[in-house]
Amino acid sequence: MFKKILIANRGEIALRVIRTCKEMGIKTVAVYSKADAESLHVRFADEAVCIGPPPSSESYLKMDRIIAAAEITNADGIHPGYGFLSENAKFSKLCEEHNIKFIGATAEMIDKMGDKANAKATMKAAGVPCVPGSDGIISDFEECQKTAVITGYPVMLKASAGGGGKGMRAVWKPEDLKEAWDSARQESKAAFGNDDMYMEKLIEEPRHIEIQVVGDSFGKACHLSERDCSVQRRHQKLTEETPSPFMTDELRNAMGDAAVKAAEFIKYEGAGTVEFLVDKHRNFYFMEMNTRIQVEHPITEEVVDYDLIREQILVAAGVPISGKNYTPQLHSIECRINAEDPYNGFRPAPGVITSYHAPGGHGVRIDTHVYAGYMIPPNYDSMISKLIVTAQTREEAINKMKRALDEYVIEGIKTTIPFHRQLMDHPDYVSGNYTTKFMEDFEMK
Ligand code: MV4
Repeated sequence: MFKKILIANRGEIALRVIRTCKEMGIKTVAVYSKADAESLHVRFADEAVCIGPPPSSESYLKMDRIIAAAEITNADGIHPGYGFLSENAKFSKLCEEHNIKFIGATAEMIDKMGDKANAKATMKAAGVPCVPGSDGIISDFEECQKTAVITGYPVMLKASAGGGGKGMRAVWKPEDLKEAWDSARQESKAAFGNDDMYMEKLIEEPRHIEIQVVGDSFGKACHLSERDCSVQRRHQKLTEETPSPFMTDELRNAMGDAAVKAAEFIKYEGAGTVEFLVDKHRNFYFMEMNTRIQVEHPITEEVVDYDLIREQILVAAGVPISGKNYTPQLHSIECRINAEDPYNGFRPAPGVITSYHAPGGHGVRIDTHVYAGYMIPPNYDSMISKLIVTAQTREEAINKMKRALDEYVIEGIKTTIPFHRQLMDHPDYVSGNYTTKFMEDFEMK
């Protein structure tokens, strides 16, 4: 088992990992930038190493400094959290070369799933349902035109290096294909330095439903059911819930089986997420696989009573998983509280939190690193807290979330609390009748 884990991250996830390490009797090392000297992850870790100035590129993304911090503190594992270096193949490899266990995917796995066209081909080979479309990368515009006709309009052009919607274009008619092809390739080249494109049939008004999986070093995988992440704005998730209001037992079994099959096919080790698009007929299609712990993992933990960070650490230490699949026993919802102004296009609103009061009570969990007097630095993402509520039913969970949001006091900065409060009253949210298009029509009152 690990003796000391370095957490190569900041904010709530760094604190989240430290908490589990403490419970497991594992020592912790925090790394931090100059902007985070007053952060709780620095305070609660056993040791802390400053790795540079505020910009991520000069601190949390500096691989050599993080490795050096692990070496001088004698850490035998590095947990990367999410974002930053969590899906960086080079970093995963670098850890391995320095005999420090990377608590995440191997470089090979990250590369395999990071290239979307390749990931899709792998999943197709594993027997996981995929959206019909091109057979891998499209070599030129002529092939693009032919593929669009065979696939049938509307189609979706996707960047193979993509993710987060970059280099992606929906095309409804042949006369718009050229412009979409050129602009998507340009965008992909600029963002990723690669303009490989593939094509799919457009799934209209899909739901984003993902399956949490865990695989061990013996080739065995299991799933921990789904999370519905359809409420997104510009590819940023705002709230997630489990079970999905759209789920049936039959669909969960089918999606769960597909996700486990996917994980076992690639001998996936650790915690991962298989993302699916689900259409209105409940057909589901592989979208992407994330090889990291995700922001929204706590809702799964709450409904299946399972510490996912603990499981990541155990699997990384070579412990086998039980192998059983899980079904939600409760209903859990997460609201991401961001330092953004929902009345002004969700514009980032960093600053000092002058007063802070967190809600409490049965079934309320808050994962955060902030406190009264804390200054939210402008250098990083705007998420400051995750409010997670869990209850017997969806209706009770929504009522509990409303109560908790009403109790939550954060002063000095603008937050997305008013947005979530209105969302919890929105008829289409309350009925569970929402898709990834939901936020396009949403307006603050
Ligand atoms: C799609 C799609 C419709 N049809 N693929 C968006 C991010 C990228 N990872 C995949 N995405 C989509 N792929 C086909 N064939 C619609 C989306 C999409 C989306 C997916 C999940 C959550 C939110 C979304 C918002 C817009 C588009």
